[in-house]
Order: sequence, then structure tokens, then C-alpha cells
Amino acid sequence: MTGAPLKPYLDVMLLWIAVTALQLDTKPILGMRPGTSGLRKKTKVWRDEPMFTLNFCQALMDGWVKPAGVKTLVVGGDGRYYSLEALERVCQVAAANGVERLVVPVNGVVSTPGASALVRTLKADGAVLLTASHNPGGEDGDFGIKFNTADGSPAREVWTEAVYDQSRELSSVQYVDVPIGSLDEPGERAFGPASLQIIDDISVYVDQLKQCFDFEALKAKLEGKQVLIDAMHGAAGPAAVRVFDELGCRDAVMRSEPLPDFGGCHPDPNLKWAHELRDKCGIDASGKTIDAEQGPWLGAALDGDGDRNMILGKGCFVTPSDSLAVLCARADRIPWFSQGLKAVARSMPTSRALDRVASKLGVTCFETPTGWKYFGNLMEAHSPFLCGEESFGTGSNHVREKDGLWAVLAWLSILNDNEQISDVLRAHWSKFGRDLYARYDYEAVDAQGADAMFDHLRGLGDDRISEFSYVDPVDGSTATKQGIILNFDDTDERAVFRLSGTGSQGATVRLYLEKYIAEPTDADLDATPALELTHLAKRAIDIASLEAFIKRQDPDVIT
Ligand code: G16
Repeated sequence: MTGAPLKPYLDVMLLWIAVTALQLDTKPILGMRPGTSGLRKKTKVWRDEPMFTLNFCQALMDGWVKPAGVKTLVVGGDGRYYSLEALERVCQVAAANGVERLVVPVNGVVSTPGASALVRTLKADGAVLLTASHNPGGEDGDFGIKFNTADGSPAREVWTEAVYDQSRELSSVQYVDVPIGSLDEPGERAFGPASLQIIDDISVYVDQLKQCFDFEALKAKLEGKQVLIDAMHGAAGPAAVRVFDELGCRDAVMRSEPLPDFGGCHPDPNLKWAHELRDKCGIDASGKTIDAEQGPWLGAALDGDGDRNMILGKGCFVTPSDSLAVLCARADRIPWFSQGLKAVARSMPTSRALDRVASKLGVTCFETPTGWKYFGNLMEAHSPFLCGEESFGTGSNHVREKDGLWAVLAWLSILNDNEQISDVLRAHWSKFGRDLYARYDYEAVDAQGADAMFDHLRGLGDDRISEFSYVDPVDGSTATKQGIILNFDDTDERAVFRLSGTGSQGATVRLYLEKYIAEPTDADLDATPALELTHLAKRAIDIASLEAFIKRQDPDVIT
């Protein structure tokens, strides 16, 4: 086709852009630096502070979309309150800033791993995700926006910093004044100068999972067994229902419908917030067994955006660090890893249980800062790749996000037919030793007090104390101040202090506790980590003078 027949069409398009691309004057708004995974704020800030959402959208365009040449953009999120309004803003600003094709999941709802699968499968140039993950939703909860690059990975710091820099220099926002309209059926239509494709994202994601696992074998294994998945009214519910229907477990998913306020629950899959499932599995809030016979064969909770997972068995809680180590030890049972693992990785505060398995298997093990974005480069260079974090994240190179449902199917793949999860753990610890592990969270504390506590630790001059920093082995980028480690070699114990990067109020201090037992006795195999590690917590808290600096005696959550 020559250019000539297109001319009238282009003229109409240019007229259309001229008519619909509008400009609003604005001023920079402070506080738009993305944290561990995107910018998270109180929902009311996004909704009520004039220009807040529009400014951040424009900063995304100026700092990332335009320099990276993004033409096809996936836009969706976990469906929390304010998502549809934000989705409309993102699309309006993107269409006015040169994005040619917007791909939106049906109803605008997609899990974070589902979005990563969409970007990769459709060869899109990236995604904008409307989520604050496991943070509570609703009008009084949190809202967030993160973005993923063309590989499907959460944006690395070079991009998030570029967006932040732009947010401090903005003087105008470009947008098209086009309503987003209905999103409830797949299809394609014009959206100002761009096209808008509404897509059945669940099919794309479930196809991806089918490449990782043997669904026929899982179906046979699950016959007569009970599985219970708590989707916490988050974005992974519909995909979980589709998967477990296919596996013949029709009522496997509770709280499966995505809701704007997550049904009033805090969609964080840990022992505190997934208490309904925990109770059904015969476990108390500390992770202690109440009834070893009670509950489904496998129980699991997923978070608001479906990337986190908590695995439970009958009377048994699997710490995320142990989950990762066990999956590594039995990786040969997971079809995705049938060629063998090339490398594995964990975030620094995750227990070293993974390292022990990797070293026995002769597999390279990387230690990264907290944040899934740090795994992306390693996955490209070493696949098949398994990785995870203490913060209830597990995944592989099938996408570039952690993946809650993937973790559930991975666990179902590694279990023998007649085996209980508690048996798997005991056998694992007997072979590799046991890393007792627990985490204390002090939420929404005074930020200045928290900073002063970290400065105090740095200034102690104690040679048991070090601060974690990282050089990416692939691109040489660096990350500093990634957590302060207290190494107690005399007792094979370690404590780590770190500031959370996902809160929306004040500062959240995390204290990670770990003790290695090389040859566990029966009592050690039965031990409840949170109860066993109170002396270590006290030792670390005293050294940090935590109570004096942050004015808190007890943590808000222990997991
Ligand atoms: C996010 C990141 C994770 C990271 C976690 C840490 O999780 O995606 O890779 O481990 O934050 O959170 P914090 O900085 O609060 O310790 P999510 O599930 O909130 O997106």
C-alpha cells in the first residue's frame, strides 16, 4: 500500500488528536518516589489531592514511556477501590502521550503475575499496574501505581528514579478527554488517537501455568483430596477458580470474587490476616500446631494482587523461606524445571535454608536486596531459575513477577500422593538442617525515630554488624543501605533490621530473626520458630535500642 490512500485518514486522525489532546497546567507534587514496588499512598491522596494521579501519570510518560519508546501498554490492576478511575486517567494520559495501543484486562482486573504474562505473551512494551498489593483497600485503605518494563519485570531503579525526577519538574499534563466506557467484554475499539483492546487475560495466564505444570498429572493426584485456597477477594481469585475447576476441585477457592475493599479484609496472606484459613488448618497465630489432623491436604492464601502466597498443611505452617528451600530440593518434580535449575536466588533477609540446598545440589545461589525487580536480570541470564523472598513471594522465570498460584501448583507438584506437608518439612530439615525463622513488624512508626535507630546501629562500631549492599552481576547497577545485619556466629543466629518500602504511613521497621540448627532433634523438628526466637529478638532489640527510638514495645505482626 502506498502513502496516498492513507492521507485523508491521517488528516482525520490529526484533527481528532488536536480536538481531544488537552493540556492542563500543574505544579510538581512532592513525595512521588516509588518504593519497593511502586508508589503507594492512602487512597484519599490519589483520589482527593488535586492533580495527584494525573501528575504521576504524566511523570510516568516523561520519565519512562517516552524515553523507552512504549507503544503498546498493558493497563490493569487488582480491582481495589479507585482502580477504574485511575485506569481511565492512565489511559487518557497515555493516549495523549504517544501510546498507540492500550491493552486492558476484562473489567480492568488482572493479578500482578497475570499482567507480567500478558506483557510477555503479547510482546507489549510494558504495563502500568494499579495495585497496592497486600495493603488494605477501600476508601480508607491504600492505592498504588507501579510499572513493569517490556520483559514483564517490575521497573528497575533507573526507571523509577527517572519517573521521580520528572515528577519534580512537571508543569503540564497532556490527556485526551475520552471516557473509558465498558470493560466487561473482550473486544477492540478506538480510544482517542490510540486503540483500546479488552482482553481475556485469564486465558493467557492459565496457558502460561500450563507450560509450567502437568495439569493431567495434578488432576489425577488431587482426586479425593481437599485443597483450600483463600484468594482474599483479590485479583487472583477468578484464575484460581478456573485452574482448580480444571483440576477437578470445584470448591477449592474461598473468597474468590475480586472486591474493591477485599470484602473488608486485609489481603495479606500471613498468619495474622489469613486467620480463617489458618484456623481451618489447625494452626494458631504463632504458627503452632493445634491439631495435626485438621484441615485440607494443602491450604494456601494469596494476596490482593495475587503475587504472594502462604502455604499450609494439616496443622502445619510453611515459612516462605522453607517453602523456597523445599521447592529447590524437589525441583526435578516440577515440569518447568525438567532441564534442571540453572540458578536460584533469595532476597537477603530470607533465611539461608535455600543456600544449603543449592550448595548440596551444586546450583549457584544469589543473594539480592529485597524486591522482585532484582531477580529480573538474573533470570534472563540463568534460566530455568527459582527464586523467592521471606515476604511470601515465590516464583520462577515463567513470568517476571512472583506468582502465588504458581507456588500453589509447584507445591502440589512436589508432594507425593500419600505425603503430608508436615512430613515433607520434617524430612527436609532432617537432611539439610533447620533454619528457624520469624519476622517482627513495627508498622507506621515515627520515621525520624526509625532513621535514628538505623544511624545508631551504624555508629556502634560493632564488628558483628554490617550493612547489605548489592552490585548486580549482569548490569553492574548498585543498591546500598539494604538492611543492617547482626551476625551472632557464637550461636548460629542472625538478626536483620530493614525499613519496609511498601508502607503508606510513617515508617515500618522489620526485624528478621534466624537460627540454624544443623542436626535437629525431635524437639527441634517440633519447635515453633516464633516462640523459639524470642531471646534472639530481645538481643537484637536491646542492641538497636529499638524501644527508645521508635517508642514501641511490641510488634504489630509476627510471622
Ligand atoms: C513488594 C515486592 C517484593 C518485596 C516486598 C517487600 O511486595 O514486590 O519483592 O519483597 O515488597 O516489602 P517491604 O519493603 O514492605 O518489606 P508486594 O507484594 O507488596 O508487591
